[in-house]
Amino acid sequence: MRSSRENIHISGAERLLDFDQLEEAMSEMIQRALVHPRGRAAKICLTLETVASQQVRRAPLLSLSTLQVKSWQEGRQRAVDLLIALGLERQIVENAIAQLAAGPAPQSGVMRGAMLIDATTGQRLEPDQARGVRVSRMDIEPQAQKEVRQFLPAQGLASQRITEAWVLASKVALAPQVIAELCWSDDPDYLTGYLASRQNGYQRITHLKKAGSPIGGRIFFIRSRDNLPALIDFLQNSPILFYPPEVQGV
Ligand code: WAQ
Ligand code: MG
Repeated sequence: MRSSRENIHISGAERLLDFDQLEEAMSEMIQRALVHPRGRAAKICLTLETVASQQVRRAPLLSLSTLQVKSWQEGRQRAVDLLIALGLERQIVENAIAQLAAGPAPQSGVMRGAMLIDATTGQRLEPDQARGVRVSRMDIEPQAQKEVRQFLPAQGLASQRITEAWVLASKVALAPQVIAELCWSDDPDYLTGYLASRQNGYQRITHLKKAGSPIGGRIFFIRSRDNLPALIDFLQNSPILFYPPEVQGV
C-alpha cells in the first residue's frame, strides 16, 4: 500500500501473506492510510501480487538492541560513529545524513523509498530520487508472530511499527552488497530510528530526529555500484518470511 496527498507521500506498507489473511490486512491498511500522523491520504494505491510459495525463503530476524540517547544530536553522532566503525568514511556518512535531513527527494521532500549511497564514492545510486527503492515482499512467518512480539521492548501501539521496521531492516541486511542501513521515520512524533547491519544487528537509537519534523527516510550504504540491478531486484521482489532472531542482543 502507498498513500499520498497532492503528490506528497503519506505512508506505505508491505506484507507477505496467505490468501486467507488478505481481506483483513487490506482493510487494516486502508484504515492506516486514512488515519495518519502525516495527514489524511487523498489517494491510496493497493497492489496485490501472487508469489509462489516455493519461492519464499525463510531467514532469522536481526538481533535487536536499543541505544538510549538524550537528544537527536547525540543519536546522530552515535550513528555516525557506528557507521565509521563499520568501515565507512566520515565525510560520506555525514554528507548522506545531511541529504536525508534536508529532505532527500526533489524540492526537499520525503521519498517513498530508500536512498542508495555508494560507500566508496558517496554518490546516490537510486534510479529515481523521488521514488527511491522500496523494499517489499517480506513479513513475519504467521506461526512466529506471537513469539516475535515477546522480543519487543515496548508493547501496544508502537509494536507494529517496530516489527515492520525490524522485518524490513532484516531483509535489507541479507543483501551482501549492503553494509548498513540508517533510518528515521517521517512521522512528526516518532523520534526513534535505527542503524542496521548484518554485523551488529538492528540497533534502535531512541532519538534520531527533532520532534515535529515531517522529514524522514532510509539510507542504504552499498559496497559498490556493481550488480546494482540485482540488488534492487532482490530488495523489491525477493519474497522472505522471518522467524525470531537466533541470538538476542541486549
Ligand atoms: N522500502 C524502502 N524505504 C521505505 C519503505 C520501504 N518499504 N517504507 C518507508 N521507507 C522510507 C520512506 O522514505 C519513508 O519516508 C521513510 O522510510 C520512513 O518510513 O524500532 O516508522 O514508515 O522503534 O515513517 C523506525 C524505528 C521507524 C522503529 C521507521 O518509518 C523502532 C518508520 P516510516
Ligand atoms: Mg511514516
